[in-house]
Amino acid sequence: MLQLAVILPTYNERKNIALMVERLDAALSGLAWEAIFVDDNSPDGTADEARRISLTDPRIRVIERIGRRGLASAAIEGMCATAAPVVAVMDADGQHDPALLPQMLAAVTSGDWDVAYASRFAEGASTEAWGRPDRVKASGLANRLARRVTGVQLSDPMSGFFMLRAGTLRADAHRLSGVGFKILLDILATVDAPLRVKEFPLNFAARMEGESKLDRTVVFEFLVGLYDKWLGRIIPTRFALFGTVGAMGVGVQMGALWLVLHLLLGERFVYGHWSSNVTFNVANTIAAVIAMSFNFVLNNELTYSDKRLRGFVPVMRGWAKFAMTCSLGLLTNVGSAAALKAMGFHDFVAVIIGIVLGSVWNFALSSKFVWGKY
Ligand SMILES: Nc1nc2c(ncn2[C@@H]2O[C@H](COP(=O)(O)OP(=O)(O)OP(=O)(O)O)[C@@H](O)[C@H]2O)c(=O)[nH]1
Ligand SMILES: [Mg+2]
Repeated sequence: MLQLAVILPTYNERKNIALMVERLDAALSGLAWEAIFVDDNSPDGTADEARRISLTDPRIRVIERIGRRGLASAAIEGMCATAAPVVAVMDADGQHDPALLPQMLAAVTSGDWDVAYASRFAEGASTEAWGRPDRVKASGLANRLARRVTGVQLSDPMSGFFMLRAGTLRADAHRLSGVGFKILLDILATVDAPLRVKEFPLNFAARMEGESKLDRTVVFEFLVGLYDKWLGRIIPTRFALFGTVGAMGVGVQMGALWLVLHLLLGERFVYGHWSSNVTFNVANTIAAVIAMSFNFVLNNELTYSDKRLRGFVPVMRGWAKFAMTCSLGLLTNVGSAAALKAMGFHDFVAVIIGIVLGSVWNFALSSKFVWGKY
């Protein structure tokens, strides 16, 4: 009977798949296991490579996700896609040593522990072979911050190598945030029942082949994840991101307006003295388009990084749709402010409510029509 499923999220790991399977096979001999590669349609053909091995080794399975990215959500979907009573998650690049799996399994099946995880910072662990002292330092800092915010007291809550009973996970899977977060921390911070966690020291290795995907966005994703756990239930994370980008757009519009007026008027430009109405309106229109484009690019990179539009045509089409959405949002914004003012609200209150309603409108519409599938 199937005892263990090992979930390996992958993105561009083609060269590591065969070796990873070999190492799992060696480490788990005598156990009934399966491995699920959850691949986000990697351009290097990772999923094909896993399917090639799966043809002759049915213990190897593949989930290929189209149009989506994200380590945490890949791990969750993998863990929900198996009948195995115990599930593990680990990196597919060889940094996590599969030799720990049998001990972890023994701990979880003994009933004494709910979660087993491998820590880079436990007694007896090492990060020397990783060869990245900068990242070790950054991880240490992130760990301290994560412990503070979530109250999860582990030596390495950011570890991506852990195991637990599938039932524990499935009971709360719908409440996990699954965004840019180290998934173990997400689970421990979400599940109500206190989980008994067994720690295993890990010799964290350097990746076998290929490139790191997390370097560039790791800090941003980490902060987003913390926010999600902290305030995400009150103001949804994506809306908070969208709003922050929008607020930055206000600054951009101001700056662009100043610049455009300067360019249009040259010598005659005196700050605080707008020339004719026509010049002002032309300049402000240009500034608004610049700010809107800025917002579009930032939302595409950050707010919707998991659904990012790529390639010239999709990006231009997205930009045009975003422009349409925003002009409707502007009508909502100005219109509701006018209505509220007519009803006797204070100017300032009317404007603020107008901005909020306009943003909600922009957010709702653009998440559907610009970055959504419909
Ligand atoms: N499905 C999926 N897997 C991902 C994604 N991003 C990263 N991964 C996988 O998650 C694991 C960890 O990512 P890495 O790029 O190795 O991150 P890291 O271990 O912090 O960085 P390195 O130390 O440079 O390896 C690897 O198996 C990646 O292939 C993603 O968006 N989707
Ligand atoms: Mg790695």
